[in-house]
Amino acid sequence: MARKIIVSNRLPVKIKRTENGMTFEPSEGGLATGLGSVYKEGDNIWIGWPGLYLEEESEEQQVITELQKESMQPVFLTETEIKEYYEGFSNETLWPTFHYFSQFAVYEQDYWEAYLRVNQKFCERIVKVANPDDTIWIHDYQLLLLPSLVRESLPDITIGFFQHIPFPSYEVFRMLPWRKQILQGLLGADLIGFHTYDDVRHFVSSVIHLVGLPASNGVIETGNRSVMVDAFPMGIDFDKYADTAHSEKVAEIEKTFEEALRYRKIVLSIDRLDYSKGIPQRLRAFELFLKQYPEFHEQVTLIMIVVPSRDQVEKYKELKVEVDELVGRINGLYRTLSWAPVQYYYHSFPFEELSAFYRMAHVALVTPMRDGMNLVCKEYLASRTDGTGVLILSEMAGAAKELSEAILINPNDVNQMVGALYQALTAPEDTQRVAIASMMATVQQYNIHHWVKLFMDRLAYTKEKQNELITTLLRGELRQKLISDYRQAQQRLIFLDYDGTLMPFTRDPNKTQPDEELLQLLQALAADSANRVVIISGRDHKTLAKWLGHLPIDMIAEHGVWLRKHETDWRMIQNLDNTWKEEIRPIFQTYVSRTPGTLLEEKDFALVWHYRKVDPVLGETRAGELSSHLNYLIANRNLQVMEGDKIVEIKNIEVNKGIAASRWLHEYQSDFVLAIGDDRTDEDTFKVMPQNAYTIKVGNIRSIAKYHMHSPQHVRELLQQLINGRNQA
Ligand code: GDG
Repeated sequence: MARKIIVSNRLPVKIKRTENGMTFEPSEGGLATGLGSVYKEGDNIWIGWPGLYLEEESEEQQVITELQKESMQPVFLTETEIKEYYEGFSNETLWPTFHYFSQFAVYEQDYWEAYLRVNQKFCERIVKVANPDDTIWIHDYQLLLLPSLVRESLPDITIGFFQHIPFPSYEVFRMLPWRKQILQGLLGADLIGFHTYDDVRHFVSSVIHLVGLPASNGVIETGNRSVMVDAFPMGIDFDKYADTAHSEKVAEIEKTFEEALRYRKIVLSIDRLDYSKGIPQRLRAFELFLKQYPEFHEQVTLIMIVVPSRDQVEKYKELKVEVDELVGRINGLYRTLSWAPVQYYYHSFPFEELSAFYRMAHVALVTPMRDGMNLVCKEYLASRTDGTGVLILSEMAGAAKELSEAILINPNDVNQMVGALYQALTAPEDTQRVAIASMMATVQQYNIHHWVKLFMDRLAYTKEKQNELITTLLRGELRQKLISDYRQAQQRLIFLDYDGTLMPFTRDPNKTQPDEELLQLLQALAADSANRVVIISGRDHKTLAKWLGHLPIDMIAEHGVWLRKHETDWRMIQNLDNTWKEEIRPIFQTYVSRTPGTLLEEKDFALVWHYRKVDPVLGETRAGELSSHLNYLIANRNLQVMEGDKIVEIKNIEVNKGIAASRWLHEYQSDFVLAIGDDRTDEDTFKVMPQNAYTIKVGNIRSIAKYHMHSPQHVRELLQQLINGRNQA
């Protein structure tokens, strides 16, 4: 039975050592609740660090046994590993970079190496338990390399990845010394999820620029697989928050709190101590608010709950000092015998007390400088039992994309925050109700269960899609069969595309002359009198003649305009008109002059714009513009526009590789036909091939060809093998 395996840095469990041995308690975070419906079912499991260091060997078995009862499997980490991989690379390198605090990021090679080792350790654990038909869902920035590591061992397994923190703009991400390895690590997944569409854009743009892979509509083509990237805004366990807030017990806690606070208006903020949360900015805004609106003195209290976090790290220590000072200053300035403007707690509260705070707060003040999503604002909305309340929300939180009825603020704009506080504290009740009802409905509908289902369904769909139009890798027995059919054949016809098939791409298309190895290979292949070798290329015939004309091979140039059998000279497939070039050429020239690094290639019956050397995004944009411009001009004319691999080409419609290749198929009876090509134009060749032909796509698995190979190097190896007549796979 196919299982689901959840993987995250921490297991959803709290283990404590007591005098009577270890105790195990489930942790009740939102993710644990949401995924509970997944990992507790059937044989599904959750893999992660159990949160404690082993002190004796005997502990290991005990932890494993206890966790197994709860469908969990531990990855044990040492103190040094946690220090370097978790506190170090994850929290001092990735966290600041991904939250746009690159100036705080530490670039430490040892941290990176530990990060890699721990990701490998997680991978080993997964590989021990996973079957090829299982689905793996990996979570968050501590495990960015894991998707590719797992993919290496289990090539066909389904892998989903979700990142809970933002993905920064390419301009920020590129600063990381290990940026490319990180992207390649992630691309091992089939589906990559972020909270918002901005994160998706940033990630895709980083992949295009740094890895150089093509992407469109949220699909990245890696060559072997298509990786889907999409936004899945995470929700909360709405019912749990709503039910708790409605409970008798919480109503009583609220009453006690309200009495203690003398029924003042409450502004509430809750977050972990972190520079990404905008805590000092919030305090400064509150201070200015008290200064500008003295009528609110004694009337309003800011309850600020800050959960201690990472307090061994220097930056966090500094932040703690700053917050302490600001709170001290505000209270020192404004407090009275019976009123403290800021009630600051540097500890966490039990769940029901938290719920009581949400219930009693007139205003929730959520002001992160950056936040992947921010669940606190959603929890506040779910807890509004009487339907009133106001949410002030930073537009830098992922949640702002969904909660547009909140008062949205820029946390760097102190005056705007002061205005928002005033607006919130004076908002009429019916205005409050309308906004809260609408946002509450959103939070209720897009809850955590909805999120889990959405991700899982999308992952299954991605895998299904991947399996469509998929060619098989030519290896093992299939390859042996090809070789033995080749050997037994009396007459063979071999169609070989040139660029991307026999030669790897270069940045300058004029620099792809054949090397000595290739020339010898073609020479040897053609030397066998049973072989008719046809180079079938988009290149102009003069170039092909110059590079390959001395060989006893046939050639089809310009996608089928010019044909040459090696016994005869070049001739045109039919009489074609090329007067259209005069009109179209200036358009191409405009694009060359507007876009440095691009060039115009002129063939007898085609014009080609090459943009391999320019910024990939700019190139794609201009290519899109150019082709729609051309498509508009060619309506009802015998011309065709094609977007290929970093090219836009216009040519006569009567011409394609398939039409040309058919001539050879009709003229030369053969009992073995092989066609190899890598780009869209080669699909035309594949289409006309007989049923029993071997058709091979290079570098991409999506094709109407029967098989695929990874690179020109692999193609050469196959041809070499055919020549040698050796039957090895
Ligand atoms: C990451 C991303 C993204 C806080 N104080 C107490 C307490 N909490 C709970 C809250 C809430 C959680 O902690 C904080 O969640 P956030 O979403 O605000 O932030 P991160 O932990 O940084 O989470 C974030 C999230 O992942 C999910 O993808 O939204 O952007 O940074 O649930 O209620 N809980 C209790 N007592 C407290 O005093 N019991």
